Amino acid sequence: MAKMRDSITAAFVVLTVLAQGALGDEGSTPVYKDAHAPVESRVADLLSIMTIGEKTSQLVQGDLRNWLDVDTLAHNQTGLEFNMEYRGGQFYVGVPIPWQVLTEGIKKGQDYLMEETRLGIPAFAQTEGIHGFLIPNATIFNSPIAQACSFNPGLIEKMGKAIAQESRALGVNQIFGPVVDLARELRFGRVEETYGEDGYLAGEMTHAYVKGLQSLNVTAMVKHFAAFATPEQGLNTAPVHGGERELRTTYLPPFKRAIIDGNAFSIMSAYHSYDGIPAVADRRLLTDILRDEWGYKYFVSSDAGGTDRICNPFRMCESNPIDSHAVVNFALPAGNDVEMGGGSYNFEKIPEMVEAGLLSIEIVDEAVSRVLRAKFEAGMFENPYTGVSEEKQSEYIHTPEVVELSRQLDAESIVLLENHNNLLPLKKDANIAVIGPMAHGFMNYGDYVPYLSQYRGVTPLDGIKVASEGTVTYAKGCERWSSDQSGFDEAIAAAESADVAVVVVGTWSRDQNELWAGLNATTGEHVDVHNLNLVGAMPHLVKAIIDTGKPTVVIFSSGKPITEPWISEAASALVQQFYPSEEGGNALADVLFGDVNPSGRLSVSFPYDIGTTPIYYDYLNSAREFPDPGAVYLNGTIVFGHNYVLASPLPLYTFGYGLSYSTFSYANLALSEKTASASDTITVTVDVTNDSDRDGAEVVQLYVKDMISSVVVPNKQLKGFSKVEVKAGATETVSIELQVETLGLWDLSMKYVVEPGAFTIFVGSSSGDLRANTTLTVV
Ligand SMILES: *[C@@H]1O[C@H](CO)[C@@H](O)[C@H](O)[C@H]1NC(C)=O
Ligand SMILES: *[C@@H]1O[C@H](CO)[C@@H](O)[C@H](O)[C@H]1NC(C)=O
Ligand SMILES: *[C@@H]1O[C@H](CO)[C@@H](O)[C@H](O)[C@H]1NC(C)=O
Ligand SMILES: *[C@@H]1O[C@H](CO)[C@@H](O)[C@H](O)[C@H]1NC(C)=O
Ligand SMILES: *[C@@H]1O[C@H](CO)[C@@H](O)[C@H](O)[C@H]1NC(C)=O
Ligand SMILES: *[C@@H]1O[C@H](CO)[C@@H](O)[C@H](O)[C@H]1NC(C)=O
Ligand SMILES: CC(=O)N[C@H]1CO[C@H](CO)[C@@H](O)[C@@H]1O
Repeated sequence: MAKMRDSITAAFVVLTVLAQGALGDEGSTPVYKDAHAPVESRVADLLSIMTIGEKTSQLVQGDLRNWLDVDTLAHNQTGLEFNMEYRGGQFYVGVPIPWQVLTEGIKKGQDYLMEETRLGIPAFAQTEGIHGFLIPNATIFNSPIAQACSFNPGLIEKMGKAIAQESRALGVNQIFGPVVDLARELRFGRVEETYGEDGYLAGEMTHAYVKGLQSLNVTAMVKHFAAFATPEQGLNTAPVHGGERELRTTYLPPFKRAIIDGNAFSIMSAYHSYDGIPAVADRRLLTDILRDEWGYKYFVSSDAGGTDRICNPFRMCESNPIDSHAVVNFALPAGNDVEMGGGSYNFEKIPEMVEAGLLSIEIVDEAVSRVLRAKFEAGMFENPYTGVSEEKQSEYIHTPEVVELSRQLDAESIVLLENHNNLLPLKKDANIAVIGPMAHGFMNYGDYVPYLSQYRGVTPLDGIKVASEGTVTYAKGCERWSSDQSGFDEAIAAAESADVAVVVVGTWSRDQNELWAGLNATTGEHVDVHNLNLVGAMPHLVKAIIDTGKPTVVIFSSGKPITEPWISEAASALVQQFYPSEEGGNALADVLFGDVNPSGRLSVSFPYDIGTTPIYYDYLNSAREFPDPGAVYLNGTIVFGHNYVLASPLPLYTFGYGLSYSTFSYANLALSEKTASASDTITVTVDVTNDSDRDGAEVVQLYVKDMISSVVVPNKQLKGFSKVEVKAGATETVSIELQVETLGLWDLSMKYVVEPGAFTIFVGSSSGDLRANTTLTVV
């Protein structure tokens, strides 16, 4: 007891000294304001002088709209003061207003914090940006599901940097992205926001995004931690089922890559529950794994309204009125440090809870120190407001270089699925009938674009017109949301008088305002589907055009796989363009006319039918053991199988698949070492030859199969890839590094081990087209 009192007294003395040091004498700089002091000293110094109110304010999200009326553009000083007193750690700025209005609002906020508050702690100015900074007229990149098909992390890093350049110019210093969720439940509306079904690919891509973004001191908020995108029934925010082994084997590796290797400054927890525990209150995930195992030092924020869900719908506390104390005690000690808006602002009760002995100050201090650490590391105290003057904004936002980058990334993301009789590439002087509701009239963007973006960008018709030297006609054929076929005659006539028809159909989404306003869409946040077929008149339109006998190129413009497998056979060519960039039509034309040789590979497998899902390639050993497919053919013939009776459990197109206008052959697969230990890195080399008369790029994919394991593991897993340009007729030797420690599994006692024995190393052109293999023996 006496000892304890001594240490309390000692702590008090230290605090007092620190406090004096921090506040300083007139003219001296407190430690926390010294850019050269170690970050940990700055954190401790600042924390030591903060009141409980100031601490709490760091843990609650504010909103620009508290001091800026976005309709009248009036400034509200009372609102500004209120926001910064209670919700001053970060404020949301994702509103569709002119650049100058946004940046002035942000500047007022940061200036007030730096100049008018006692401590001068800058805030995170936050918005969305998973495929472009969410402000009108900023550059729109293609959706992540598309970007992943590029298999080009270098371009993703450039995109991240470009998003940072645009955000910074208006004073935004935090972006809610990248999305590290996996597309393993295709009914889910947010499939388009993911980097596909595979953890290795998603990890490489999101790691590159974080690196690019944070290279300009715009901080990433990696989301949605973790295993969010596999909800029951595919319904948004529904429970996710799985155990810890599945979590660690499948879902966590890409997060670790983005968060730890990428040094991401923040994380967003997710809305769902996993194995019965809400992600926002999952101590095992947010503390034991994230902090204790991975050593993560920065903060976790809830998603909008995510904390309230603990009471309703999870029903772990009273919701009417909401039991805010319970919410805080579930979320904060578990490791969810910051509460986003959109709910009841439960975290504002922290001071009264500490006062009443319901919450320990150590837990609050830990959370605050994580927020402050991120702010110091990101240089925010030295540079709280990064906006540029109005005249200079266009030198940073939507520059020709960045727009060109969006086109390049988009073109590299397009996947050629079928090319019967080498119909593609098209001749420049061909007469083309462009048909379909996704071909023109609006941009078929994915979700997370600014309000009314659909009216800005290059449509497929625009792009084809610019590139073509022939006659280009257009007929919509039908509306995307309708079964009405009255436009078919015009479309058929257009096809009949052309050399070739290009029919663009697919799914559609909306900007966030229109989505939440409830306008029709078939993908996007809270827009989940029960099957993956084309809607309404669209499949009939495709059939009608193919039936004209004209060569028909079908373009799927979509946010997820489409299941109309007959089109693969019936169309002359089939191209997958997942939701495009603002340069989408140009990128598509680049590929159709062969200015760009397609090098996109599927980031997600295509099933024949929704009833055969999940369809990801890295299924556990013992899955799909006895495929015995049946079928119902278009001509009415029925063929009975057993697995399944009238469909196939195998994918129509598997992960990693995609054609090129070139063909590539593989030879001379070799390992730098045939025997290695867990701490070794080996080099896998293979010669890739372009056997065609066109320059092209091949995505060489490295898969590994653990031949004997102590628990059931994936049948194979992607562990490396390399996109390599090969000149016509040339051979390139491709080298891929393989860290043997990545070949481990989570054993019976949930320990990560690399088990000795044989691993087959495959290289190939897709997960289903493995061209060569060899054995690595781990000792
Ligand atoms: C200004 O903000 C205060 C505090 O949030 C609010 O009560 C008041 O209604 C706002 N005034 C206007 C004109 O919006
Ligand atoms: C976007 O750009 C268009 C065309 O330059 C302009 O008319 C519009 O006002 C801009 N929108 C915003 C919100 O700045
Ligand atoms: C980012 O912040 C660090 C730390 O303050 C600083 O050294 C660096 O120059 C900043 N980088 C940019 C691009 O502003
Ligand atoms: C779908 O939404 C559009 C507005 O974008 C509207 O014009 C159309 O009537 C809607 N169709 C249906 C069937 O709801
Ligand atoms: C129907 O189509 C299938 C698949 O193309 C074919 O095998 C079968 O012979 C056709 N049956 C008839 C009666 O044409
Ligand atoms: C490796 O390739 C050989 C030759 O193509 C093949 O017979 C063998 O089954 C492959 N190994 C595995 C594990 O698939
Ligand atoms: C144009 C050209 O160089 N084509 C070559 C592509 O590669 C194959 C196989 O190496 C050669 O036979 C072709 O001559």
